[in-house]
Amino acid sequence: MGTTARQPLLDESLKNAPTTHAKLLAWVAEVSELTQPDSVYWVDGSEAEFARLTDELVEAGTLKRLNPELFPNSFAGSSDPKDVARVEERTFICSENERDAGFTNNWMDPAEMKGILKDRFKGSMRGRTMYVIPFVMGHLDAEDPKFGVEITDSAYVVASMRIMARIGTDVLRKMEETDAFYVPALHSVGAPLEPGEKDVPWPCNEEKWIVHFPEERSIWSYGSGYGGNALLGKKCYSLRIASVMARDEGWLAEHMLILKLTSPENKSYHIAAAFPSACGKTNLALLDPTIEGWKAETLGDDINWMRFGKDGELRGVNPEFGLFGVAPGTGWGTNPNAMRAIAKGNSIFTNVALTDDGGVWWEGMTEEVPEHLTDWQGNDWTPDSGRPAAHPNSRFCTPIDQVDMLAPEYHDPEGVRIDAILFGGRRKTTVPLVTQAHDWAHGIFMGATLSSETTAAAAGAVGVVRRDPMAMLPFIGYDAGDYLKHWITVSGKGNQERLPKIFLVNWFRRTADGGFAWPGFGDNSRVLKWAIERLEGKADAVETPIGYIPTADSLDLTGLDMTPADVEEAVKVDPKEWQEEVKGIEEWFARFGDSLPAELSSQLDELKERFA
Ligand code: SAT
Ligand code: MN
Repeated sequence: MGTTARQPLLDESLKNAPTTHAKLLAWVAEVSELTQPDSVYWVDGSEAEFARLTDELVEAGTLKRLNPELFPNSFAGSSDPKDVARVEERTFICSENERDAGFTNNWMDPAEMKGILKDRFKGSMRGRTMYVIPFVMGHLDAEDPKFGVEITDSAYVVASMRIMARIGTDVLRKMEETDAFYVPALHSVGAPLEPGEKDVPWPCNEEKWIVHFPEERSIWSYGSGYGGNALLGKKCYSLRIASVMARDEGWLAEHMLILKLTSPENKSYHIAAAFPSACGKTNLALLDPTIEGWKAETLGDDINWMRFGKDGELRGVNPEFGLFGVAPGTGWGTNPNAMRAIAKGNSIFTNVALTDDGGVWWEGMTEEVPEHLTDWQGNDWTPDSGRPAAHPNSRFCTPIDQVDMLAPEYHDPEGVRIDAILFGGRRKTTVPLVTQAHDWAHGIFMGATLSSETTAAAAGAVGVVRRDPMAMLPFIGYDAGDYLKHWITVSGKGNQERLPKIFLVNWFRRTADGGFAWPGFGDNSRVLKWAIERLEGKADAVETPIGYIPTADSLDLTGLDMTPADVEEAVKVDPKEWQEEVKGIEEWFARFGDSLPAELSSQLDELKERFA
């Protein structure tokens, strides 16, 4: 079919477009002309629409409907085996000046990149429907709602976006009323269909481009249908583009969970915690405390937008609407809150295994391993197959309001006061279970030098130690040195007495015999209790060159098969290991060149002096 045959249809769908937002109409027309879809569909976000789209996805073989008695209104699908994670080497920040993308990002001249992308997007939606998804990150009734519109040729993306963000007609109405700016987020799986060509269950392209234009605040994503590559409200908008907005507007867009903890004395605190992908953010966000009298409620598991309020206090909001959690390791024993939310249904699972009775399974879901499964690639699987049944980066995508322990403040556009910030990574050695920063500036240093062993959440080698500043390495939308400087300047404007206390944690440290030094999961509540008691001035600590660590008897070990000596091992600061660590930090800082804030190089000097 040629352009001329299709054009009247497009004109028709634009004429019937449910909006008067002139800029949006013009953009939709421009994109449809470029990508040449068979039809244009405006997403209303309704339940009926979700039902229709998921029916179509089942029909197309992309999703399987799960047994409604086990998982009502839920679906599972498998991606192309080459499209299972974010692709950092294909992710670009195309700022006008290369310097502004910094050394942590891939860069290309924006005009050159637009040329490449226009070529790829040309006709890329042929034979498909082009969906227009109005969405808002954060609350629709926020003071300054952050709008976006994703155009995609993937119904899987539409259905997943409905879980992960507030989308549809209400959003569009508000955008129109205020003639609001929105982030144009264009996505195509890059798999046009010739007339009569049969579609595959997971269309995608070998060639992938995840591209951000920070000055224009726009996103172009091509070739992948998976998670953070394709659900553009998540990492692309709420972290990469939002971090640039935050720099310009004086706030912080961070890769953090938000957790509310209430002590037996009925005092509530809010903790924000930054960990790299697949290091247990969702588990900590949905924590079930193992200590008597403590209550945990969640506000978010991945993204935290923070700003200083008029009172000078730092407040955080989760801009998302759902959970996109790593499935393996999420189980009835380790994360019952996630399991209960999932069991309520309305979820989309990607790359998990299927049970014979029409449910899903993944490593760590249940203690007992099923005798037979269909693995994520559709093959028969038994426990002696010698390979995982679910992909290590398989995901559950579930509405956040299905979480029983959701804090009521989740619904407050103003968010919550942040009392403490945790930075964490996955380190076998060196980094103690918990360390409190000497002060705020030292805490920023801890965040800036955060490190972790890589995981399956991104394509590439797993288990390699890399520096991951504030767990934002793949998500800082501008120069990393400027980003760290922004942390320093922005917090300078807050009420200095009321700044959150900062802690570095490591649930993954190993003992000499190779086991975990700390049980993790629900028992992490014991570490949070210590942190809160530090805020209250109650818990004891030992000052070390790297910060304050718990004394052996200041961690609550009630009911735990651990001795104070085990705690000492979990929190020990080994000067030899730290000599190596300091070298690693020096190498890391050298990479920033001129853009490293002076405050951070003096923090490093002070650390070295404390070890001398
Ligand atoms: O695929 S996502 O980028 O959304 C998940 C993650 O890596 O944190
Ligand atoms: Mn994440």
